[in-house]
Formats: sequence, structure tokens, C-alpha cells
Amino acid sequence: MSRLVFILNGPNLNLLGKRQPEIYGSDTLADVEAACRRIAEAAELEIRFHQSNREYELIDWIHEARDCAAGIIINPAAFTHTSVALLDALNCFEGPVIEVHISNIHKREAFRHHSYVSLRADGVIAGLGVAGYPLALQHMQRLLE
Ligand code: DHK
Repeated sequence: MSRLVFILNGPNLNLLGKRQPEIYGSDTLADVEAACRRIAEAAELEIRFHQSNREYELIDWIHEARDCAAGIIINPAAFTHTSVALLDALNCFEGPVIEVHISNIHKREAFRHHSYVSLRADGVIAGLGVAGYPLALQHMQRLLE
């Protein structure tokens, strides 16, 4: 069975560490990737870590994951609240899906309270800062055992 997990990040997360640090913290996306790689190595998982500001690229990676990945961890960022297309793509993926948000979207503006992706996600982590990513990966490891 595949031990490959896709970790996908949506728009503006390339600016992590510089963007609104009072909300998203001071760690960069490279820091997040490094933390995930440490967990993956210990868990004997392989990861592909991607970020895009383009909805279609995220959809294409989800399609690619259909053929080779056991699970998907996704922070869809603003597409969380708008993208039926991402939901449809995730509905074409058979393995576990964990949705991650750095901030607690339920404590923020009303338009952030709804997630299309949550209609598919097997689990959701929100508001734990970037620590949510390694936690999601540890949980993914358990799901894939
Ligand atoms: C990141 C974003 O860019 C926002 O658009 C979401 C999410 C929240 C996060 O907390 O990781 O609303």
C-alpha cells in the first residue's frame, strides 16, 4: 500500500511568516514543510508538499493524488470558503482527507465559518497554529496503519 501523503496549501500561504503574523504566526511555509518532513521520516511516510495561489493547480494535485497517494492533508486557505471545485475533486479521492487551518476560522469573520472542504474531510484541525500540520500527519499515520 502507498505510504505517500500529499500536503497541499492554498492561496497566500506562500507568505506565511510575513503575512498577518498576529493571526498566522511567524513560521514560514518552509518551516512547516521541514516539521512535516521530520514527522514523515520517523513515521516512514513519504510526503509531497505543495503550495499554489491557483485553484486549478490544487485540483490537478488532487487528481494526481488519486493515482499514487494514500492520503491528503489540505489547507485550502481562502478556497475553503468558496470552492465547490475543490470539494468535487476531493470527492474523487478515495483515501483519508484531513483539513487544516492555522487560525480558528470559527472565531473569525462569518464568511470564514463555512467550509466546502469539510463536507469531505475526515477530520478538521483549526486554531492550533502551524502545529496543526504535524498533528495532522501523525493522525494520518494512524489512519494508514
Ligand atoms: C488561511 C487563509 O488564508 C484564510 O483564507 C482562511 C486559513 C483561514 C488558515 O487559518 O490557515 O480563512
